[in-house]
Amino acid sequence: MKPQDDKLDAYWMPFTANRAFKAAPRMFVAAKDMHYVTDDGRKVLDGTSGLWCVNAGHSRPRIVEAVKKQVETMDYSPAFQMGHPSAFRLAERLAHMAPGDIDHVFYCNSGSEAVDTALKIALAYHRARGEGHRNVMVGRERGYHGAGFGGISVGGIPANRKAFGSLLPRVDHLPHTHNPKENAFSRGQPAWGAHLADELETRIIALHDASNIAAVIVEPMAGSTGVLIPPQGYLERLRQICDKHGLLLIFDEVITGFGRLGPCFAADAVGVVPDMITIAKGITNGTVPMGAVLVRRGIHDAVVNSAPPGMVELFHGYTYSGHPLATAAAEAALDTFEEEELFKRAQELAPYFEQAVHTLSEMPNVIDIRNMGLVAGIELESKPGKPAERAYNAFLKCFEKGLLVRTTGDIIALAPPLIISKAQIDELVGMLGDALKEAGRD
Ligand code: PXG
Repeated sequence: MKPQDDKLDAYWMPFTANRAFKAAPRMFVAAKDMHYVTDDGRKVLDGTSGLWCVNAGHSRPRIVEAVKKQVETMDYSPAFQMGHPSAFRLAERLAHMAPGDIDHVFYCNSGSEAVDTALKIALAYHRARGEGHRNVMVGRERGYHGAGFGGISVGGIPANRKAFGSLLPRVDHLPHTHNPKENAFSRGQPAWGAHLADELETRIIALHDASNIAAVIVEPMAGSTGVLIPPQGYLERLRQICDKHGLLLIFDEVITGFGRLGPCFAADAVGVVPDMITIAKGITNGTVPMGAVLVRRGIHDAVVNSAPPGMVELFHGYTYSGHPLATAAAEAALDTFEEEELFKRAQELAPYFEQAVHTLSEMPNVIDIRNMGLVAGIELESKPGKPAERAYNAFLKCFEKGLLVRTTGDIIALAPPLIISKAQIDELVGMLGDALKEAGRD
């Protein structure tokens, strides 16, 4: 078949309504700082940092230069039994930034791979200690941990699991923490809900016995499902229960990492040190695909020291683990975050952002608004028998007005780049408010 440049048919788009998109495509052709440019030359304010990844804004000079320079110097270096300096430099730096005694870094290429890697490290760790019977994985309802078979098994978004089931044989799920009667319109961490962590002990450990459970994985702030903010004391309680029973606690910080909630990691924001942290997205500012697992020293040491000297210790990794373009982009992204003090900026802007988004509570059909750091979720009442239609319409109207938002079900998520100005926050909320008014009339 002869390729045709203007045909949209061949590309099967991910997590997309393919037929609707191809009937009315929306194309971006350029991006700079806070804006995208469409193929018809319109500027669109980025209200979602691309897909929660472009934390420092688009096409930032340091990162662009670093990637250009790297591709000219060395395009690729084998990931197994060979190294290159930038991968080690970056790992040292990430180890230094990570909380507590988390001081080892395992590279991969996406959040999904980071999750599967962390689950495998958990199994390898318990096996290395002679507790290979610990193989139950605990996730949470409404959790999103990527699209791999491990991730969808511990994940809890029904549509993502429906067609595929759970291929990890032994999983269980905590309840999610959202209850519109108890914590709607919370500003920051809701006061209600810490007790839901107790289900780990009273239901899940009681059922499986702690001696069979490997790890608990949660997003400290659940993003994809539509922004669920951790109740005060909830993550602390999970940590206590995991400690008491020898379970590893994994924070999936693919979205929350690199300043989204203010501090570098959500772990820092709540003062809880997990055993592993999965990261991706913001690590390279979205410029080059990359993921990683940050691992506590004791876990690394147990696995590595259990193998005979000179032998491979962990039979896991990817062709592109620590790809030179990714490590170059990540080093430059961390430089940019630091030089511009973007995490501090996010923290300082958060109250203004909170105030601005909560003004939308007056808009039609808004049944909840929740926020933390530079993230907000605005939940709309679903149209009877037509779930997700209202938010999707609002998304389309925002796009027409020049604003990119993200929707999931009838929830609109906002997560702008950390370089956003107060005036741009006002502009964002203004456009979204107008879109909600119009969507309310449909
Ligand atoms: N864990 C978490 C917590 C995520 O949010 C992944 C893992 C998977 O990452 P990769 O890089 O494999 O996609 C994610 C991804 C959305 C949205 O609109 C969220 C994600 C991806 C795309 C869209 O909420 N999160």
